[in-house]
Amino acid sequence: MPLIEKELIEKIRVKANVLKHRAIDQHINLAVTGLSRSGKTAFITSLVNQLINENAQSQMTFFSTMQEGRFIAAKRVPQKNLHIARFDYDSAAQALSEEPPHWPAPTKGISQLRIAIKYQPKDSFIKYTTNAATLFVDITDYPGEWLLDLPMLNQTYEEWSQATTELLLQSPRADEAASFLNRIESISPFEPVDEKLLEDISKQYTELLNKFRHEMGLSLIQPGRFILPGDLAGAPILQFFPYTQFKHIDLDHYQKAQDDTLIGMLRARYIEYKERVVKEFYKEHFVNFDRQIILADCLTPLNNGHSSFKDLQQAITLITESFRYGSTNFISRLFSPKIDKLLFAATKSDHVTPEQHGNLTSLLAQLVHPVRQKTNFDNINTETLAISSVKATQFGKSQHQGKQIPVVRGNQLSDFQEITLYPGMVPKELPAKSYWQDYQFKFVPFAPLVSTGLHQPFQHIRMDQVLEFLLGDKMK
Ligand SMILES: Nc1nc2c(ncn2[C@@H]2O[C@H](COP(=O)(O)OP(=O)(O)OP(=O)(O)O)[C@@H](O)[C@H]2O)c(=O)[nH]1
Ligand SMILES: [Mg+2]
Repeated sequence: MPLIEKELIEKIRVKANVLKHRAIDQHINLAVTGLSRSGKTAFITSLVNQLINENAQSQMTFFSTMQEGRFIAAKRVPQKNLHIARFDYDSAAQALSEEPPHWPAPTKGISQLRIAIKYQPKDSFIKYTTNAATLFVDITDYPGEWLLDLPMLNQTYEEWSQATTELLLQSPRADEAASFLNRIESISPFEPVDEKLLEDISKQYTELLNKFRHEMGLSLIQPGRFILPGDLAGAPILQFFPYTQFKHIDLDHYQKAQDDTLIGMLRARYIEYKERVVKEFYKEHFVNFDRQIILADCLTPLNNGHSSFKDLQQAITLITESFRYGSTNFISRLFSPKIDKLLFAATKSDHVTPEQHGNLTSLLAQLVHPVRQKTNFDNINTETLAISSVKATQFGKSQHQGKQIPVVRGNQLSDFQEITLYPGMVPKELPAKSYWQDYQFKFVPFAPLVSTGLHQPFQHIRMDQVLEFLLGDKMK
């Protein structure tokens, strides 16, 4: 063949390869959420760590791309959305790899990180015409508390105030809420607004919400932004509160109240909050998510007792509302979301012995799908798993009263002392109140396992199944 012709053929071949490459490079927006302390930072850090440090020690049996030897490499690349904070992978991975290792610091708002995964496509046609394809994954970490606000979009200020008042009057909130409720009783709603008073009472309401979450371990916090304000901290749009005396005022008078009265201003801020904060999050971020993982720590509320667990149940119901969008639902009319896969993961499963993992999964499945709502995620492929992003314990067996019992062993977070314990049984179904009377579930926070190095994959439970469900089909 003449040289010139050979060169031409080679040129065409290279060009065809480049085009094929482009055609099969893909992109996916993966969103990670969960209430505060549910394990989002540890999860994203582990997911990235498993991908960028893949080696012979990786425990990835169920991630087909790796199992079939088609995984080539993954690396972090600069994120595209420059106005969103960067997920601080380096600090989190460093913390977990130090001697002794410690958990990453809590995070407050939304952050992103982008990884590029190079792999060999499975399809033989593509396989022989290209060397590799790339899947770009944009991972977004955002507080689950922000999803708790969705139902407010369907409620007027009056309806929201009444629903919140009911919640505040019930156990376990009533005692703590008493002084807030008394203060509202003393204000005159139709007087001209005193902005300082409004700011003070809003602060008191926010402190109450923080107490519910961080001291009492409750999950149902509304407005969710009040305890995780992100860049809105201190802004007047977060300064309102439920008016708890609607029963005692003339509703006609309320309807006619101007914005410069106290109640008028509360209503105006509530409306503004829905428009500018709640809707904005759905419009700017939520509509772009392709896949979502919702992390839930079921074990801490199980340990805290009946009211804490019940509250988690209510919060999960509210959170899942954002994903129950059939064609007639108001969410799809407002935002047209496009999530096609949704994974619910019960985190920190290394706290319980392996034979309890089945129960933990079915407990979460029940929290997510109360029987009557079973068909409501009809447009979305869902899955439920019990996982541990970064394992903090080892499993074993111990002799107890002449019998072999399963145990977990790890270093207590409080003093780094090694302990061995049987934490107890996880209920398979939503437990009745008697579960906490008859039974003591023992949950002890552990420090992460001593690391084998910054560039080694962390030990985990079922992160391979997570990757397979969330990314596997995109890497065939
Ligand atoms: N044993 C164990 N503990 C975990 C695991 N993942 C998270 N934890 C514990 O849960 C705590 C919270 O984890 P984070 O990853 O910071 O949770 P988060 O959802 O990012 O929390 P915020 O940033 O406060 O919203 C950690 O400090 C650990 O104590 C896990 O896989 N195993
Ligand atoms: Mg975090």
